[in-house]
Amino acid sequence: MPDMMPAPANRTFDALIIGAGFSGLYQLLCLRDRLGLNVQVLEAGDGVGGTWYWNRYPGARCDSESHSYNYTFSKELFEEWEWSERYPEQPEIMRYLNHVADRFDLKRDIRFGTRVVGACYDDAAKSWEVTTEAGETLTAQFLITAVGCLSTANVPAIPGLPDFAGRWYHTGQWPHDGVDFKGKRVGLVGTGSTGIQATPVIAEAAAHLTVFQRTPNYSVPAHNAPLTPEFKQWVKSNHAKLRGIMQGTPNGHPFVIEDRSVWDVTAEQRQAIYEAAWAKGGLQFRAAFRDLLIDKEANDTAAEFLKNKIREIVKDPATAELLADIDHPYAAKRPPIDSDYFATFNRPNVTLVDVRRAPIERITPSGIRTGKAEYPLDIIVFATGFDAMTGPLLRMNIKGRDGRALAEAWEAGPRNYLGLQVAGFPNLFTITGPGSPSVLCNMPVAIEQHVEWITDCIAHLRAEGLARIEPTEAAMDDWVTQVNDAARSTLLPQAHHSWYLGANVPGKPRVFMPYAGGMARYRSICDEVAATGYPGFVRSA
Ligand code: N01
Repeated sequence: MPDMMPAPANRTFDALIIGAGFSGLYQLLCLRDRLGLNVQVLEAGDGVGGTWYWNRYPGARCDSESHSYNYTFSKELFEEWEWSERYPEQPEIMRYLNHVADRFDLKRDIRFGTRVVGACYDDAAKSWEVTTEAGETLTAQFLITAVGCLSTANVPAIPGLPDFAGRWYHTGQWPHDGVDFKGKRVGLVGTGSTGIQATPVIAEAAAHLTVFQRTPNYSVPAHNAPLTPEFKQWVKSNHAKLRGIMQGTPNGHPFVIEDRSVWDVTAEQRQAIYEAAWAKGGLQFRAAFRDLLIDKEANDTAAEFLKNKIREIVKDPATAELLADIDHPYAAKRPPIDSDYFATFNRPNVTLVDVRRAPIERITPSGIRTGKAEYPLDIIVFATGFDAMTGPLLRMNIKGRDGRALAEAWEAGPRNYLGLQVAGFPNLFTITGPGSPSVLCNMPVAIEQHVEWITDCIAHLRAEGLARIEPTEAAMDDWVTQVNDAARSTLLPQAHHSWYLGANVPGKPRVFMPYAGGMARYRSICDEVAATGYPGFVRSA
């Protein structure tokens, strides 16, 4: 072969992994370095990071505490990395994931700038054929999606958007060179976790910020601060202990839920407990009592406390009432945490607009028009969330045996076994898929469990001389029932507009998607399945 000819690119692999975020990086490491498989990661972005690669909006910061927002599989990795603040900011998370990718030499097996647009199972060849946007076809025995749960931006179809004369952005597709708000009139649509993080930061920079609120939301202060040297040292010395706590709790966080009912204490004691939890801040507020998410009247006590905090903080009574007019139980939607969100409405350059009573009618060339008024704007920021959990999977046009589309199999909502596999789609594994705890858990904990289970499953197949695994229809039916039952035993489905239910995307089936039975319970179910010879799955040569 002449010297100038490039070597032909390898197109056949043991496993293809889609996505190079937390999930894809660890899955690559496990399959390549532990099982010795020939693996390739396909990543649409030009770098590692997954959801964090795209979500670089102002104020983007993780709501999990930094010492729990990392991998725990390697004690050395855990001990050598130091976070700087209580909650890691997006750029620091990117530095961490790049550090992991470099430390384990992962980038050489990742194809960046490669978006997957199709995946089709070839029954005769017993392999997956994956097509990229550039038209390339790659094949592999195993296909593993590591595409995240919140990676398909939901830009609302508001009439007139193409005619807007200013600039508009979705927080989940933020420009890498940032946005200059100086001197600009900015409109922010959406008051979920993202909008609540972005509001104070944009308000600092913009001439004027108008927040368009459809559903008011609770929020607890994050109390972010630099970590002390003592705390950093404590974290380093407690790898096993922290890993144990995170793996043993329902939500994967490094704190335990208090084993007391709201009704075990007097009203005065309860108030003091809530005050202490407010002073501590963060997602831990949810853990003040064990019955906050299962007993509506218990939840009402927390809800009332949090609404009163809004009324205390926000000086204008009408604005305070609009913010506190919350219609769902506390934490039935993913509870935001914030840095001065409510206080931001005391600034003279911030206006709150209620678009529940007077909805947005259209975007005009010069701004946003609601049923009541028109708001002139230079920039619109859509913090309008994602086509969560199923969106990133369905947009890849996955087809299983006999060309059956995943979109067809999931027409009435996602159906799978353990959130991991779908009948008719052999050797396809979905990391943190719908039907698994995923978004109800601190994500790295959920991810490590899934990646390790998949790795053990593939190792088992190889050891037994087997080539294929997929679940039975009966196992899927049973699992869907368990997922529904778990949700129904909580208050979570009571937030009827929640993305957990797919309610934020018009036309999406209303199905409670994540498994709400808790991460620890889920882990033991998965372990039991693996230990007892994979009941509910069909394995074949
Ligand atoms: O999205 P959301 P998000 N007109 O769907 C509103 C994670 N996260 O990006 O509720 C007007 O929660 C919508 O209103 P409504 C976290 O899991 C994590 O904020 O549908 N408004 C809502 O207010 C979180 O839960 C971190 O009535 C419209 C908002 O937009 C998840 O991401 C940080 C509208 C969307 O809220 C999603 O959060 C940030 C319309 N047409 C986020 N369409 C971390 O800490 C939608 N809205 C890791």
